[in-house]
Amino acid sequence: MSKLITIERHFLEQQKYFPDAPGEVTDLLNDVAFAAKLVRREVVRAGLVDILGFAGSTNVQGEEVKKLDLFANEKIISAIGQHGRFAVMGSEENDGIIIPPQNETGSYALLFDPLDGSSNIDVNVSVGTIFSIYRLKASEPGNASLDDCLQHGSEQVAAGYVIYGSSVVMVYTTGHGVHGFTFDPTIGEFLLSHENIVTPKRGKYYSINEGSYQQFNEETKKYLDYIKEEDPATGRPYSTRYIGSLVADFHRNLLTGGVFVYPPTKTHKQGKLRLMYEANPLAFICEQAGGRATDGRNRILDIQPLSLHQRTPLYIGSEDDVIVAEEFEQGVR
Ligand code: P6P
Repeated sequence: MSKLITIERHFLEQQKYFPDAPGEVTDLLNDVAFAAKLVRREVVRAGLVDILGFAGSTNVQGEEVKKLDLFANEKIISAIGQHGRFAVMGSEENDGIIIPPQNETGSYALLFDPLDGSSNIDVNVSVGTIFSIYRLKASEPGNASLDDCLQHGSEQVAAGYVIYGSSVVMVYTTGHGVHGFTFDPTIGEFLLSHENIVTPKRGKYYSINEGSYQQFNEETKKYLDYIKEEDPATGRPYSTRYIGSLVADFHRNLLTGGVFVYPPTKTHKQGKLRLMYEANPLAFICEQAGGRATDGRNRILDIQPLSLHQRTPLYIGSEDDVIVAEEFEQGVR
Protein backbone atom coordinates (compact mmCIF):
# COMPACT_ATOMS: atom_id res chain seq x y z
CA MET A 1 0.00 0.00 0.00
CA SER A 2 1.52 3.35 -1.02
CA LYS A 3 2.32 5.87 1.71
CA LEU A 4 -0.55 8.17 2.71
CA ILE A 5 0.85 11.66 2.17
CA THR A 6 -1.43 14.56 3.00
CA ILE A 7 -1.17 17.78 1.04
CA GLU A 8 -0.02 19.56 4.18
CA ARG A 9 2.87 17.10 4.57
CA HIS A 10 3.75 17.61 0.90
CA PHE A 11 3.74 21.38 1.30
CA LEU A 12 6.21 20.99 4.18
CA GLU A 13 8.51 18.94 1.95
CA GLN A 14 8.43 21.71 -0.66
CA GLN A 15 9.66 24.14 2.00
CA LYS A 16 13.29 23.16 1.35
CA TYR A 17 13.05 25.02 -1.96
CA PHE A 18 12.31 28.29 -0.18
CA PRO A 19 15.20 28.78 2.26
CA ASP A 20 14.58 32.53 2.36
CA ALA A 21 10.92 32.09 3.24
CA PRO A 22 10.89 29.23 5.74
CA GLY A 23 7.34 28.09 6.23
CA GLU A 24 5.69 31.01 4.46
CA VAL A 25 4.84 29.19 1.22
CA THR A 26 3.68 26.20 3.27
CA ASP A 27 1.34 28.47 5.22
CA LEU A 28 0.04 30.13 2.05
CA LEU A 29 -0.72 26.78 0.43
CA ASN A 30 -2.33 25.45 3.59
CA ASP A 31 -4.59 28.50 3.60
CA VAL A 32 -5.66 27.77 0.02
CA ALA A 33 -6.21 24.06 0.72
CA PHE A 34 -8.36 24.93 3.72
CA ALA A 35 -10.49 27.32 1.64
CA ALA A 36 -10.80 24.61 -1.04
CA LYS A 37 -12.27 22.23 1.56
CA LEU A 38 -14.90 24.82 2.48
CA VAL A 39 -15.83 25.39 -1.15
CA ARG A 40 -15.89 21.64 -1.83
CA ARG A 41 -18.31 21.09 1.02
CA GLU A 42 -20.89 23.29 -0.67
CA VAL A 43 -20.19 22.37 -4.29
CA VAL A 44 -20.64 18.62 -3.74
CA ARG A 45 -24.01 19.16 -2.08
CA ALA A 46 -25.11 22.13 -4.20
CA GLY A 47 -28.22 20.30 -5.36
CA LEU A 48 -29.33 19.66 -1.81
CA VAL A 49 -29.05 23.00 -0.10
CA ASP A 50 -30.82 25.02 -2.73
CA ILE A 51 -27.91 27.35 -3.36
CA LEU A 52 -28.17 26.71 -7.08
CA GLY A 53 -29.48 29.25 -9.48
CA PHE A 54 -28.74 32.86 -10.07
CA ALA A 55 -27.88 35.16 -7.23
CA GLY A 56 -29.42 37.92 -9.31
CA SER A 57 -26.28 39.98 -9.41
CA THR A 58 -23.82 40.19 -12.29
CA ASN A 59 -20.04 40.11 -11.92
CA VAL A 60 -17.40 42.30 -13.53
CA GLN A 61 -17.59 40.03 -16.57
CA GLY A 62 -21.22 41.02 -17.01
CA GLU A 63 -22.24 37.40 -16.39
CA GLU A 64 -25.07 36.27 -14.17
CA VAL A 65 -23.51 35.24 -10.84
CA LYS A 66 -24.77 32.01 -9.33
CA LYS A 67 -24.99 31.70 -5.59
CA LEU A 68 -22.10 29.23 -5.48
CA ASP A 69 -19.85 31.73 -7.25
CA LEU A 70 -20.58 34.27 -4.56
CA PHE A 71 -20.19 31.71 -1.80
CA ALA A 72 -16.86 30.45 -3.09
CA ASN A 73 -15.57 33.98 -3.52
CA GLU A 74 -16.58 35.05 -0.03
CA LYS A 75 -15.22 31.87 1.56
CA ILE A 76 -11.82 32.18 -0.10
CA ILE A 77 -11.51 35.85 0.85
CA SER A 78 -12.55 35.32 4.48
CA ALA A 79 -10.89 31.92 5.11
CA ILE A 80 -7.58 33.05 3.61
CA GLY A 81 -7.72 36.74 4.48
CA GLN A 82 -8.02 36.03 8.21
CA HIS A 83 -4.48 34.61 8.51
CA GLY A 84 -2.75 37.81 7.40
CA ARG A 85 -0.40 36.15 4.93
CA PHE A 86 -1.83 37.82 1.81
CA ALA A 87 -1.54 41.59 1.61
CA VAL A 88 -3.68 41.87 -1.51
CA MET A 89 -6.01 39.71 -3.61
CA GLY A 90 -7.58 39.82 -7.04
CA SER A 91 -10.68 37.78 -7.87
CA GLU A 92 -12.70 37.23 -11.03
CA GLU A 93 -15.75 38.24 -9.00
CA ASN A 94 -14.42 41.61 -7.80
CA ASP A 95 -13.92 44.68 -10.01
CA GLY A 96 -10.90 45.94 -8.07
CA ILE A 97 -8.26 44.52 -5.73
CA ILE A 98 -9.19 43.20 -2.30
CA ILE A 99 -7.18 44.27 0.75
CA PRO A 100 -7.99 41.63 3.39
CA PRO A 101 -8.66 42.79 6.96
CA GLN A 102 -5.46 41.31 8.40
CA ASN A 103 -3.11 42.53 5.65
CA GLU A 104 -0.41 44.41 7.56
CA THR A 105 1.77 41.32 7.88
CA GLY A 106 1.10 39.89 4.44
CA SER A 107 3.98 39.63 1.95
CA TYR A 108 2.12 37.90 -0.85
CA ALA A 109 -0.56 38.53 -3.46
CA LEU A 110 -3.28 35.99 -4.35
CA LEU A 111 -5.09 35.98 -7.72
CA PHE A 112 -7.96 33.56 -8.07
CA ASP A 113 -11.01 32.46 -9.99
CA PRO A 114 -13.24 31.16 -7.19
CA LEU A 115 -15.45 28.93 -9.28
CA ASP A 116 -14.55 28.66 -12.95
CA GLY A 117 -17.08 27.08 -15.29
CA SER A 118 -19.89 28.04 -12.95
CA SER A 119 -22.43 27.92 -15.81
CA ASN A 120 -22.12 24.13 -15.42
CA ILE A 121 -23.00 24.01 -11.73
CA ASP A 122 -26.71 23.29 -12.20
CA VAL A 123 -26.05 20.35 -14.52
CA ASN A 124 -23.44 18.71 -12.30
CA VAL A 125 -20.52 19.18 -14.66
CA SER A 126 -17.11 19.63 -13.05
CA VAL A 127 -16.20 23.17 -12.01
CA GLY A 128 -12.99 24.47 -10.51
CA THR A 129 -11.08 26.99 -8.41
CA ILE A 130 -7.84 28.38 -9.90
CA PHE A 131 -5.20 30.28 -7.90
CA SER A 132 -1.90 32.06 -8.41
CA ILE A 133 0.51 33.37 -5.73
CA TYR A 134 3.14 36.13 -6.04
CA ARG A 135 5.50 37.82 -3.61
CA LEU A 136 4.78 41.52 -3.22
CA LYS A 137 6.86 43.38 -5.80
CA ALA A 138 8.28 46.20 -3.76
CA SER A 139 5.45 47.33 -1.52
CA GLU A 140 5.86 47.06 2.18
CA PRO A 141 3.23 44.92 3.89
CA GLY A 142 0.25 47.14 4.59
CA ASN A 143 0.84 49.16 1.40
CA ALA A 144 0.14 46.54 -1.23
CA SER A 145 -1.43 47.75 -4.46
CA LEU A 146 -2.71 46.65 -7.87
CA ASP A 147 0.89 46.78 -9.05
CA ASP A 148 1.69 43.81 -6.79
CA CYS A 149 -0.95 41.81 -8.68
CA LEU A 150 0.11 42.79 -12.21
CA GLN A 151 3.28 40.70 -12.39
CA HIS A 152 4.52 38.43 -15.20
CA GLY A 153 3.30 34.86 -14.81
CA SER A 154 6.95 33.82 -14.66
CA GLU A 155 7.13 35.52 -11.23
CA GLN A 156 4.57 33.18 -9.66
CA VAL A 157 5.69 31.56 -6.40
CA ALA A 158 2.99 28.88 -6.61
CA ALA A 159 -0.13 28.09 -8.63
CA GLY A 160 -2.82 25.46 -8.70
CA TYR A 161 -6.40 24.49 -9.16
CA VAL A 162 -9.08 22.39 -7.49
CA ILE A 163 -11.44 20.42 -9.74
CA TYR A 164 -14.79 19.54 -8.17
CA GLY A 165 -15.81 16.50 -10.19
CA SER A 166 -16.50 12.78 -9.62
CA SER A 167 -13.74 13.21 -7.08
CA VAL A 168 -12.23 16.45 -5.83
CA VAL A 169 -8.61 16.86 -6.85
CA MET A 170 -6.20 19.66 -5.98
CA VAL A 171 -3.20 20.12 -8.28
CA TYR A 172 -0.36 22.56 -7.52
CA THR A 173 3.19 23.53 -8.35
CA THR A 174 5.81 25.68 -6.64
CA GLY A 175 8.12 25.36 -9.62
CA HIS A 176 9.33 21.92 -8.55
CA GLY A 177 7.06 19.60 -10.47
CA VAL A 178 3.28 19.23 -10.53
CA HIS A 179 1.50 17.18 -7.88
CA GLY A 180 -2.13 16.11 -7.50
CA PHE A 181 -4.10 15.23 -4.37
CA THR A 182 -7.48 13.57 -4.15
CA PHE A 183 -9.84 14.53 -1.33
CA ASP A 184 -10.81 11.70 1.03
CA PRO A 185 -14.05 12.83 2.71
CA THR A 186 -13.81 10.08 5.32
CA ILE A 187 -10.80 11.81 6.86
CA GLY A 188 -11.23 15.32 5.43
CA GLU A 189 -7.78 15.31 3.84
CA PHE A 190 -6.30 15.77 0.38
CA LEU A 191 -4.05 12.70 -0.18
CA LEU A 192 -1.23 12.46 -2.73
CA SER A 193 -2.63 10.63 -5.77
CA HIS A 194 -0.72 12.05 -8.75
CA GLU A 195 2.96 12.58 -7.88
CA ASN A 196 5.10 14.45 -10.43
CA ILE A 197 2.55 14.76 -13.22
CA VAL A 198 4.21 14.82 -16.66
CA THR A 199 1.95 15.63 -19.59
CA PRO A 200 2.45 13.59 -22.82
CA LYS A 201 4.42 15.40 -25.54
CA ARG A 202 1.55 14.69 -27.92
CA GLY A 203 -2.06 13.68 -27.25
CA LYS A 204 -5.15 12.65 -29.15
CA TYR A 205 -7.64 15.29 -28.02
CA TYR A 206 -8.26 18.83 -29.13
CA SER A 207 -10.50 21.10 -27.07
CA ILE A 208 -12.15 24.12 -28.71
CA ASN A 209 -15.71 25.38 -28.98
CA GLU A 210 -16.56 24.27 -32.52
CA GLY A 211 -19.86 26.10 -32.17
CA SER A 212 -17.89 29.32 -32.56
CA TYR A 213 -16.45 28.22 -35.93
CA GLN A 214 -17.97 31.19 -37.79
CA GLN A 215 -16.42 33.53 -35.21
CA PHE A 216 -12.88 32.25 -35.79
CA ASN A 217 -10.28 33.77 -38.12
CA GLU A 218 -9.23 31.88 -41.25
CA GLU A 219 -6.08 30.54 -39.55
CA THR A 220 -8.09 28.88 -36.79
CA LYS A 221 -10.55 27.44 -39.33
CA LYS A 222 -7.62 25.94 -41.29
CA TYR A 223 -6.28 24.41 -38.08
CA LEU A 224 -9.65 22.82 -37.32
CA ASP A 225 -9.90 21.39 -40.85
CA TYR A 226 -6.35 19.99 -40.46
CA ILE A 227 -6.87 18.37 -37.05
CA LYS A 228 -9.91 16.50 -38.41
CA GLU A 229 -8.27 15.12 -41.58
CA GLU A 230 -7.54 11.38 -41.86
CA ASP A 231 -3.80 10.81 -41.45
CA PRO A 232 -2.80 7.85 -39.25
CA ALA A 233 0.88 8.86 -39.44
CA THR A 234 0.11 11.98 -37.38
CA GLY A 235 -2.61 10.43 -35.28
CA ARG A 236 -5.33 12.37 -37.07
CA PRO A 237 -8.23 12.86 -36.83
CA TYR A 238 -7.93 13.90 -33.19
CA SER A 239 -10.99 13.43 -30.99
CA THR A 240 -12.77 16.53 -29.77
CA ARG A 241 -13.31 16.89 -26.05
CA TYR A 242 -14.82 20.17 -24.85
CA ILE A 243 -16.75 20.43 -21.59
CA GLY A 244 -16.97 24.22 -21.45
CA SER A 245 -15.29 24.20 -18.05
CA LEU A 246 -11.65 25.27 -18.37
CA VAL A 247 -10.34 23.42 -15.33
CA ALA A 248 -12.00 20.16 -16.42
CA ASP A 249 -10.77 20.43 -20.01
CA PHE A 250 -7.28 21.40 -18.85
CA HIS A 251 -7.05 18.63 -16.22
CA ARG A 252 -8.07 15.90 -18.68
CA ASN A 253 -5.57 17.06 -21.30
CA LEU A 254 -2.83 17.43 -18.65
CA LEU A 255 -3.20 13.77 -17.71
CA THR A 256 -3.96 12.20 -21.11
CA GLY A 257 -2.32 14.65 -23.52
CA GLY A 258 -4.02 17.06 -25.90
CA VAL A 259 -4.43 20.72 -26.71
CA PHE A 260 -6.92 23.32 -25.46
CA VAL A 261 -7.46 26.35 -27.68
CA TYR A 262 -9.48 29.46 -26.94
CA PRO A 263 -8.47 31.66 -29.91
CA PRO A 264 -9.39 35.25 -30.75
CA THR A 265 -13.02 35.46 -31.97
CA LYS A 266 -15.18 38.20 -33.47
CA THR A 267 -16.75 38.85 -30.05
CA HIS A 268 -13.58 38.29 -28.03
CA LYS A 269 -10.76 39.73 -30.13
CA GLN A 270 -8.29 39.15 -27.26
CA GLY A 271 -9.77 35.75 -26.46
CA LYS A 272 -12.21 35.17 -23.60
CA LEU A 273 -10.04 33.69 -20.85
CA ARG A 274 -8.38 35.81 -18.18
CA LEU A 275 -4.61 36.15 -17.99
CA MET A 276 -4.06 36.70 -14.27
CA TYR A 277 -6.23 34.01 -12.68
CA GLU A 278 -6.82 31.50 -15.49
CA ALA A 279 -4.07 31.48 -18.15
CA ASN A 280 -1.06 32.28 -15.93
CA PRO A 281 -1.62 29.67 -13.18
CA LEU A 282 -2.49 26.94 -15.71
CA ALA A 283 0.48 27.92 -17.88
CA PHE A 284 2.83 27.61 -14.86
CA ILE A 285 1.44 24.14 -14.13
CA CYS A 286 1.49 23.10 -17.78
CA GLU A 287 5.14 24.11 -18.31
CA GLN A 288 6.16 22.43 -15.05
CA ALA A 289 4.54 19.24 -16.39
CA GLY A 290 6.52 19.53 -19.66
CA GLY A 291 3.78 21.18 -21.72
CA ARG A 292 3.51 24.53 -23.52
CA ALA A 293 1.26 27.57 -23.09
CA THR A 294 1.10 30.60 -25.40
CA ASP A 295 -1.37 33.10 -26.79
CA GLY A 296 -0.69 31.67 -30.25
CA ARG A 297 2.57 33.62 -30.54
CA ASN A 298 3.93 34.58 -27.12
CA ARG A 299 4.65 32.52 -24.01
CA ILE A 300 1.79 33.18 -21.57
CA LEU A 301 4.18 33.56 -18.62
CA ASP A 302 6.05 36.38 -20.41
CA ILE A 303 2.99 38.55 -21.11
CA GLN A 304 3.15 41.92 -19.33
CA PRO A 305 -0.19 42.34 -17.50
CA LEU A 306 -1.84 45.75 -17.92
CA SER A 307 -5.09 45.18 -16.02
CA LEU A 308 -6.55 42.77 -13.48
CA HIS A 309 -9.19 41.24 -15.77
CA GLN A 310 -7.15 41.30 -18.97
CA ARG A 311 -8.11 38.61 -21.47
CA THR A 312 -5.77 36.52 -23.63
CA PRO A 313 -6.05 33.90 -26.33
CA LEU A 314 -4.91 30.56 -24.88
CA TYR A 315 -3.14 27.64 -26.58
CA ILE A 316 -2.19 25.18 -23.84
CA GLY A 317 -1.33 21.49 -23.42
CA SER A 318 0.99 18.93 -25.01
CA GLU A 319 4.01 20.68 -26.49
CA ASP A 320 3.88 19.17 -29.99
CA ASP A 321 0.13 19.75 -30.29
CA VAL A 322 0.35 23.36 -29.13
CA ILE A 323 3.17 24.05 -31.63
CA VAL A 324 1.02 22.74 -34.51
CA ALA A 325 -1.90 24.95 -33.45
CA GLU A 326 0.46 27.95 -33.18
CA GLU A 327 1.89 27.34 -36.66
CA PHE A 328 -1.62 27.61 -38.12
CA GLU A 329 -2.42 30.68 -36.02
CA GLN A 330 0.80 32.32 -37.28
CA GLY A 331 0.00 31.42 -40.86
CA VAL A 332 3.14 29.31 -41.34
CA ARG A 333 1.10 26.20 -42.15
P1 P6P B 1 -17.33 29.19 -24.35
C1 P6P B 1 -16.56 29.16 -18.40
O1 P6P B 1 -17.50 30.23 -18.51
C2 P6P B 1 -15.28 29.62 -19.07
O2 P6P B 1 -14.80 30.77 -18.47
C3 P6P B 1 -14.24 28.51 -19.03
O3 P6P B 1 -14.36 27.72 -17.90
C4 P6P B 1 -14.53 27.75 -20.31
O4 P6P B 1 -13.38 27.09 -20.83
C5 P6P B 1 -14.99 28.85 -21.27
O5 P6P B 1 -15.54 29.89 -20.47
C6 P6P B 1 -16.05 28.35 -22.22
O6 P6P B 1 -16.37 29.44 -23.08
O7 P6P B 1 -17.29 30.50 -25.10
O8 P6P B 1 -16.73 28.06 -25.16
O9 P6P B 1 -18.68 28.83 -23.79
